Amino acid sequence: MEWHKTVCILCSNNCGVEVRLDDRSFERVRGNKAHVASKGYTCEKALRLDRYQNAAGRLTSPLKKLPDGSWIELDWDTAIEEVAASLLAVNAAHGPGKILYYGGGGQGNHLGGTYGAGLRNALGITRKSNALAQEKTGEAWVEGRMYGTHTHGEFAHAEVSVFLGKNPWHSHGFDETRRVLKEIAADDDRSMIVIDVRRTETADLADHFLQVKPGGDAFLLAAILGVLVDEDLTATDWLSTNTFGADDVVDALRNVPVADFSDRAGVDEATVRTVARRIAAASSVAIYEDLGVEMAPNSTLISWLQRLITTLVGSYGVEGGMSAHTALVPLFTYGASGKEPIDPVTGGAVISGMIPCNEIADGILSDHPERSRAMFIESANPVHSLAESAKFRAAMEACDTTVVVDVYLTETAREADYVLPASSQYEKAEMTFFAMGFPDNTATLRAPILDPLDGTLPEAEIHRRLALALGVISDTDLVPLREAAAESLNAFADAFMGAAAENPALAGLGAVVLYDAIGPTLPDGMAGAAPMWFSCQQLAMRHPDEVRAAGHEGEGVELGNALFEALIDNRDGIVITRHQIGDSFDLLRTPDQKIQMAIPEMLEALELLVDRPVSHTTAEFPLVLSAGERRSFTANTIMRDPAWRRKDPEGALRLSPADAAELGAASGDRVRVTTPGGTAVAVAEVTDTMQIGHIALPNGLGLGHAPAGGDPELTGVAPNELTTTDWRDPIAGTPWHKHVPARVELV
Ligand SMILES: Nc1nc2c(c(=O)[nH]1)N[C@H]1C(S)=C(S)[C@@H](COP(=O)(O)OP(=O)(O)OC[C@H]3O[C@@H](n4cnc5c(=O)[nH]c(N)nc54)[C@H](O)[C@@H]3O)O[C@H]1N2
Ligand SMILES: Nc1nc2c(c(=O)[nH]1)N[C@H]1C(S)=C(S)[C@@H](COP(=O)(O)OP(=O)(O)OC[C@H]3O[C@@H](n4cnc5c(=O)[nH]c(N)nc54)[C@H](O)[C@@H]3O)O[C@H]1N2
Ligand code: SF4
Ligand SMILES: [Mo]
Repeated sequence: MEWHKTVCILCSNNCGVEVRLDDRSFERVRGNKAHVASKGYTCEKALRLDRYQNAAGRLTSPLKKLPDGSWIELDWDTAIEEVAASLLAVNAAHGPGKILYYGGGGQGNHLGGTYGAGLRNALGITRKSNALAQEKTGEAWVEGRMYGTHTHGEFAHAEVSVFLGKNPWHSHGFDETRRVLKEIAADDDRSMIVIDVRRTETADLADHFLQVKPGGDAFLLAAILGVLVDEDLTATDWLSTNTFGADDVVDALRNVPVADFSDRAGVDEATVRTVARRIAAASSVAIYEDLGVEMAPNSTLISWLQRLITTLVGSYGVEGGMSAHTALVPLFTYGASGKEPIDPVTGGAVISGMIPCNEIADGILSDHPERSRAMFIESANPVHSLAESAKFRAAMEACDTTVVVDVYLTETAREADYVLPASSQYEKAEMTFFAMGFPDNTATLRAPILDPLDGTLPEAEIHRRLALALGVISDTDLVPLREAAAESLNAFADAFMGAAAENPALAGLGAVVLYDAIGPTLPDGMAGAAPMWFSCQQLAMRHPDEVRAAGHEGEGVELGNALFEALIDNRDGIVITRHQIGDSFDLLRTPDQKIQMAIPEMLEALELLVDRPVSHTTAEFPLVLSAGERRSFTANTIMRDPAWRRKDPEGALRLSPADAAELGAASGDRVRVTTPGGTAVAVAEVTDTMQIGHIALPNGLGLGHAPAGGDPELTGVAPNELTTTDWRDPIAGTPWHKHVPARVELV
């Protein structure tokens, strides 16, 4: 039997896999040793991908909700017509700009998002958001100011790796994660520092585990920085050549009370000093911050403080350190950095063009005249994944119309007026834009390994039909472009430039036009990848030498064509750009291409930190709940069938032995957890990996699954039944899901 090459879609690593099919089921899955990035590596989750492809409840017909709440099936033509009409009606009734576009891609599928951009242009949609605006926008706010772009660490070569509120053993985040972690642990010359509230699987491999108190991270990082300055451990010459504002930062850090801040963070001062010295002595340091700090108090300040550490010791642009990188399609734009627009409805900063997730429902439910009146939601499950699920449900209800494009009838789809069934990620061309490699960066375009399930359409086709139904383009516009593309990519390039200059609507629809014209010239099943032609042209224009160094030949449009053809032809992924280590500074998009260290708002926040509390608990809610931890069998809400889980079937509430003793609870007992946002019953797991006062629930549980049709059965606790939209960072609006005040009782 034949093995089919594709990737795992359960986290952003997208490890290359090979699948052996038995009819439509995944009979076996194994790592693809020839994959350019993962080289055969997978974790245990990839082996169970059949549960994504073939779980009960795949959508196979467009659905429309009737006023009594029941569903009827529509044929595709009617569904497309009605959806287009209902969106146009929103524009007509309330003026343009009142439709919010949410989502556009998950852990394995970003091609659909390129088509979403066309829909936004066609309808004049200016408001958009996705999951990044509840995790990474604080980081983007800081990175925009410091570097004008995104940076990433090279953990495979770093002498010192720091994991800050990040558990890569389970959550991954860089190629061959567990292999790299084990390699670091086994090497006496390299060190791993883990800063986490829980003794995680990663912490068990660390040389230095700093078990910080919940809410203590900003104090701990400030203390580490204080030691670097206090003990004169900074790279003074390097700083004066490569950065601006170092003096202001160093002056501010001289005021940090190292002993007091260490104490407040719950980490012994001697350990803080040892760790600071280890970092300063290293030839390279890479830091990975993730949700443990991005979804907790002081998150934006922390994103800045941790970057000061690698910068002060000169670990940007060295092998194994931090570096900017290329992207086929950037996940963030930093153009307006420092002057983010303000959302007129909620007053929140719209970072990288995204409305803060925590403000979406509040905005729609307000009586502001500019509020959004409709939502188009693709490849996302915000009722489940955003704070305060009940409020998001109410916001969907308050809309004139809501449309959801998904493969399953999710928590969000259930609330929609229209549901459009997409073909799965194994039934169409797909790829993601997560790759952050430097000096080499890669991309993997996947071919379908199955035909679309009957009744479903790929996003590309859904959006092409919507564009035609919306009346923004017609066959008359498209025919000459189709003919040019049939001749050659070069002929298409000329025709497209000409047509776009004449008719800007055509350029705005970008992806749909490329799909319609170039799509038919591509190998079977690959039509949806057509928008990548444009992305390849852009990358080749921006980085011609590095694209050539990666093995692609040609000049100008020819080079872009060569890159595109390599992407289309290759199932193991390709290197798209190859830099020299020293080029890291060329990728900065700051004045003089230097790192901008001093950010006025952050310097002020650092000064005020001394008066800030560590914990935000109260007498009523004395514990800190991490609402949504990554575990071995969690994968956001991509896997809906609970039977895929080998361990921890219900997603236990973890708590420390001391807290359990006080409750009289043992592992397996039922406990009730209550927060300002809600209450739920979970099964307890008593574990000494937890510190006193801290409890944790997994992410991605509490999903409805209906194997025999009918009402869905829920397994475990949906974390956002316990969270609230107001509990968030004041700058980026990102939620404090890792720091929810809570109490627990025995049931
Ligand atoms: N298995 C699995 N892997 C995944 C996913 C999944 O659902 N399942 N999801 C993917 C996605 S979308 C993302 S964004 C990443 C997220 O990946 P991670 O951020 O690594 O995931 P989490 O487990 O949510 O949080 C990381 C750690 O933060 C710690 N933490 C909690 N509170 C604090 C605190 O106040 N301070 C500090 N220092 N640490 C704290 C937790 O103990 C936990 O170990 O994972 C990706 N990978
Ligand atoms: N309390 C709490 N909340 C959290 C978190 C937490 O730690 N705690 N983590 C947050 C994080 S970091 C993230 S990234 C978000 C993730 O939350 P979301 O952004 O909502 O993403 P997913 O849960 O991955 O859902 C992806 C959706 O895409 C659908 N899908 C899969 N394949 C396709 C396809 O080919 N086409 C289409 N159209 N749809 C498809 C799936 O069925 C699913 O409904 O959750 C966030 N929510
Ligand atoms: S879940 Fe992530 S790390 Fe595991 S195999 Fe899939 S892509 Fe790779
Ligand atoms: Mo995420």
